[in-house]
Amino acid sequence: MAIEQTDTTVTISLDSDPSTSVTVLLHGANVLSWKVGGVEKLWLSEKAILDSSKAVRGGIPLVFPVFGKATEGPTAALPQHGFARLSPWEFLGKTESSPLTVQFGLGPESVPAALASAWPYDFTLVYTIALSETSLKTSMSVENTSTTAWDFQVLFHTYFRIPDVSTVAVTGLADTVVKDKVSKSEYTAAAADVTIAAEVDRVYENVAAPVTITSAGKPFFALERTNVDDVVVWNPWTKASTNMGDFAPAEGYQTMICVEAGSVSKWNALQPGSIWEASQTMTAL
Ligand code: TA6
Repeated sequence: MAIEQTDTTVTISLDSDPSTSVTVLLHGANVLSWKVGGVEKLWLSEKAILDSSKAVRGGIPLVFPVFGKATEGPTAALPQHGFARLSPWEFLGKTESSPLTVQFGLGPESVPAALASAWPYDFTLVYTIALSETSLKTSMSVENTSTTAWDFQVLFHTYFRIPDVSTVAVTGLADTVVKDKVSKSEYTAAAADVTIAAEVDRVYENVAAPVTITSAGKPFFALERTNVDDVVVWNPWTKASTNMGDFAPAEGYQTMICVEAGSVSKWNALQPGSIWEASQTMTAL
């Protein structure tokens, strides 16, 4: 197994197939690339800002301690999606050879001061990335190292690369409670698979079934989840994508879909000294 480091990135690749690899930007511990046999599986904006000045538009941004923008409570002073994706993470090294596994860590001392003071709690995050022939598993361990309890939300904000948004569907979301940010409504998800023909921005709550992303009717990605019961589906479509200065190319919405495993429909309470863990496993089919 190969582990290559630069000042800003860590790239791991399989001995059995060096063209199967993952590249992680230390800023935000943001996965920028996941290749299977040399084929890129994630979408990254051509205008993604990678100089640590902003969250990365694409790959797998990490959301902690809040999903979205809170208007009240302890996270209300934080920017949208919290500070994990805005902070420099430490590369902790390799922990396993098979699957090839590496870890990254974040504590309050590394969070930019303005953000750390906006959420003054002690914590330790350990982010684990395991790469195998056709799968990528990302795991998050959240430890409360404070003397007081605090609440958090966490989400893997995965931008999947797809051939054509007009033929993509997400299965496994039927009969769940949906909070729809576009229609500003709440409803029960229909039985049909979720397709994209306009802007979609929905939280599907407590999704028990396995989730699959299909392309042209064929399974394209499988998404297995442990302890991240909610699934966010987002595609900015035309208007919202042109409103994002770091979203490129303009037609990029046609080759991406965010299907995001998270625990965001409620607050997770964590007692002092406790550890909360969750993971997603993405498989290219
Ligand atoms: O996960 C969906 C979402 O919450 C959308 O509402 C949209 O805001 C997207 O995240 C991107 O957010 P960002 O802060 O990265 O521009």
